[in-house]
Amino acid sequence: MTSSTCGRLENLLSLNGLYLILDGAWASQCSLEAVLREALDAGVRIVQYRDKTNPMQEAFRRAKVLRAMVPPGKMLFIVNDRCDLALAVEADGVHLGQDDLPVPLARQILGKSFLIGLSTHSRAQVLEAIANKPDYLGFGPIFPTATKVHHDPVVGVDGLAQVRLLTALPIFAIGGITPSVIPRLRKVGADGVAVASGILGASNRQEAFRQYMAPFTQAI
Ligand code: TZP
Ligand code: MG
Repeated sequence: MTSSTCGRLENLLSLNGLYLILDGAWASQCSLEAVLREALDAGVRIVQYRDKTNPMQEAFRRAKVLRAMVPPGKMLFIVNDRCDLALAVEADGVHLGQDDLPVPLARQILGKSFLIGLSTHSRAQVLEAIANKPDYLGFGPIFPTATKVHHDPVVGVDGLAQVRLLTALPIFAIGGITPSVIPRLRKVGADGVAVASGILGASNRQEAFRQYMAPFTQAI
């Protein structure tokens, strides 16, 4: 297990623990503002706004509202996919996928003080990612997930254990993560877990936050 700290930000927020994905697809079923408020109360320190469907103007409007709710130094606010949207809302970082702008180009656009995360789905992608120096990696899907329709093949906990050996970069396990599997994920070296449906779809979100965060307070 590695535990990394983000030296790029004055407030030195650690890149580990629960990473909440506020996925716009859930906005018709729950208020993302309400979820973000609960996340702040629960002590979540990393949140991503993910919007795969809305036109840019609407995504900007929504992301701006959420961004304004995050007190500086308490939580990192990351925007999925889009460097322009991340800049426009003065996010702390951007999370890129394999089909988004390459990390070096994003770094050129965003500058040194922006966090850049990268989704990876295989050993080869992790090796390529390392060379491009993102600030952290997402790795998965660990398990099947309904959040991404055509997702890459599941990598399992063993897949995570293998790529953990390749890099000291913070790694967030993603895809179908439930609280009960977090101790196993930490044991093989996950720094954190990125979660959407397990929290956005929970009938009791306060309890879901508690269950997803508690394993990170326990010894490995
Ligand atoms: N890619 C695979 S899973 C996922 C992304 C972006 C989001 C998280 O999914 P889940 O399973 O709802 O926590
Ligand atoms: Mg993407």
